[in-house]
Amino acid sequence: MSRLLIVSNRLPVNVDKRRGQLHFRRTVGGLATAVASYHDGGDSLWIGWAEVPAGRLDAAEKEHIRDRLLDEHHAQPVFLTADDIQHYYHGFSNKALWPLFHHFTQYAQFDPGFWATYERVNRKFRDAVLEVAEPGDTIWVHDYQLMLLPGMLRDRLPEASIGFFLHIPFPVFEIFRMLPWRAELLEGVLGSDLVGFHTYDYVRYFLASCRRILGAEDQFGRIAFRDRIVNADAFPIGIDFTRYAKAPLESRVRREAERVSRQTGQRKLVLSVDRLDYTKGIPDRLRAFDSLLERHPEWRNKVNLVCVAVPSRTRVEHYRALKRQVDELVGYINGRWATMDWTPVRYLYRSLPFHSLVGLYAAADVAMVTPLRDGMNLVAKEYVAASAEDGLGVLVLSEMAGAAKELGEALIINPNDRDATVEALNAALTMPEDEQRARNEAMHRRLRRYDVQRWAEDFLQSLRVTKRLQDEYDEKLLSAERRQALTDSYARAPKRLLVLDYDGTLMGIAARPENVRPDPELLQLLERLADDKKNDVAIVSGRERSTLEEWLGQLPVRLAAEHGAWLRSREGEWVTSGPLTNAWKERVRPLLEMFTDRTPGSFIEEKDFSLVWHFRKAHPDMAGTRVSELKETLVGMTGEMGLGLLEGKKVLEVKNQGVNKGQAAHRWMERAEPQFILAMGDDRTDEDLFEAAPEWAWTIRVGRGPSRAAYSLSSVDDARMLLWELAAEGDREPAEGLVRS
Ligand code: ADQ
Repeated sequence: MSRLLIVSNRLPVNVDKRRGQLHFRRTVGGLATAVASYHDGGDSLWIGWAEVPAGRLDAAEKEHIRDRLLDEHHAQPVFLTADDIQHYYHGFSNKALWPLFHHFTQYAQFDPGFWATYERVNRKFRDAVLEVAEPGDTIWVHDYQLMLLPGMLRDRLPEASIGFFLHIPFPVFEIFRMLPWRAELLEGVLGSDLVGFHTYDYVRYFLASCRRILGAEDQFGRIAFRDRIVNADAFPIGIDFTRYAKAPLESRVRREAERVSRQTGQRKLVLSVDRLDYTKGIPDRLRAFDSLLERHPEWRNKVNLVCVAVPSRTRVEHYRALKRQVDELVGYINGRWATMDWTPVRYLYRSLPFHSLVGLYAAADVAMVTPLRDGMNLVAKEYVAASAEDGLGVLVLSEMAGAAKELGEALIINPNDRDATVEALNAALTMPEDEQRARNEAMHRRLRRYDVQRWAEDFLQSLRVTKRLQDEYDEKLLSAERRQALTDSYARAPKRLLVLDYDGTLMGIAARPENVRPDPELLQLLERLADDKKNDVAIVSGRERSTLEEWLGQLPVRLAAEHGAWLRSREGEWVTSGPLTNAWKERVRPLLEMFTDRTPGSFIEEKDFSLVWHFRKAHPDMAGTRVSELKETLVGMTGEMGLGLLEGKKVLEVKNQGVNKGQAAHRWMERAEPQFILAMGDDRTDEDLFEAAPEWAWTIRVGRGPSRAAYSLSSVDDARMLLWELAAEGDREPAEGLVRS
């Protein structure tokens, strides 16, 4: 049976060694809960770091840990040395990736020693996975500590189903590009089949980096990379809603909430809960609270802030500095405002057990979740869920947290805007109960529906769909068997038609379109094919006829220029495909000029019967937006003027309606009645060609992606190789019967 292998930096069990004794403690975290139903069902295995440094364990202890984790927790430990932990975890993960991905560039350290260990430790995780992986297993890798792992696994297990989920934000391209090892990290992640993020913004940033750093283009989140399709999508992590919604009814939690309420008395209670991390905006939050007391004197002695901070990464200098800063701020605010019977800020620097934490959620009138940047933020969701019974409580939420995308009914603020934060806090403290209930109910519905279980199911289901999609593409790849059938069929046919697209099919795509003159090898290949009396060779292109004439004119082949607006016979005579007009250009040109002025790097090409807007050299994001705008503007005009829009690779072409490569090819097919037809192309303009071909024709798309073509080949080199094989076959004697595809 196929299993789920979960791989994360930490295991859901903490292993510790104190006074010579091993201790095992189950940890309850979002991720552990998320996959618990798969995991506890026994058909999964969790692979992660055992936490206690390997140097402190002897062989027998390691064996004991292994056995116990496997028997009791379906877990497999990865043992790391103190040096590994120092450089991979505290180093590269938390001093380079964490700050950079949260846009704290000033804290990021790019240390080659950290990087070398990060690579080495990712390999250790790879070996641990390889040790247990079986065919059919699904491997789900988690988070920024293991970004190289999917690629390392793909090299060894080309067929495996691999998913990767990033729990922290993905940064914008301008920041991600700062990392010296940016390409390696992207390549590592792209070793998976499905890459998940919390929000669509992070997906977009990731796609932009793939495009600009690796040149890997995407179509609706499907990235074509190294002969594979990798899907990227948003899966906002949820919480165990019922657990938090029902907890306030438990007696332990109720007692805790009552105790807190008693201590607060008539005052309002504002809650702040996070790991002590500079991304969480704790100092800004404290300053906003201070400003509230200053600007709204009516709240003095009427409100308490409970600030819970869980110690975190205490070995990293920036965290120690933050700790000092928070200590000082709390002291400052209390010193400034406290009275004999009122201490405005209560500060708890520790982790809390579940019942105390939820007791606080239940008792708090307002929760301030105001990170400067946060992948999702589960505290926001947990706080809202804990109000499911009475519907009371107001969430003030930073727009920089992924959770803000789902919790639109919270009071959303920019945490850098102190005034707005203060006013939101004041509004939260004075919000009528009816309004609180109405806002919370809407959020409850959403959180209940998309809970953590749904999140995990959704991700794994999407992974299966991606895998199926890849299989479909794989099935289309021209197998050795089909290739043989194709060449046999070619050899036997007395009359053949070969319709070949030029750019992207016979020649690779270049940044400058003028740089793709045919090379001697291609000319030789085409000549050899065209010299065969049984062959009718046609080259179809969107290029102008003068270019085709100059580059290929000497060959005895048919040519179709401007996507079939101009047709040339083998003898060299050019005709237009029908009565074509040009009057429309005067209306369309000014519009294209306006878009060109607004889009640096783009330019207009004028052909005899079309106008083309090129944007290959424009900024991809800007070009993307402009193309949609331009299409929208043009669609209205084209209908009324009998024009068609053609989208190619980084070009948008306006031309006479009905002119396309398919229509051109159709004529030749009808006239010559060949017994063998081969149509090859690579982009959207070639889809017309595939559609025009009869069902039995051999239609081949060069490159992967959705296509009407029956088959695909992975590259231009492959396409040429096939044509060379055909050229060689041409000399074979015709045999009995015809084989068609
Ligand atoms: P974190 O940065 O750890 O997670 P968060 O999402 O808020 O941040 O999760 C914190 C968890 O710790 C919550 O479940 C909360 O209940 C618990 N917790 C907080 N304070 C506590 C305390 N004092 N005592 C006990 N428990 C406490 C990373 C990303 C997030 C992303 C998650 C999940 O940084 O953006 O939401 O992963 O993907």
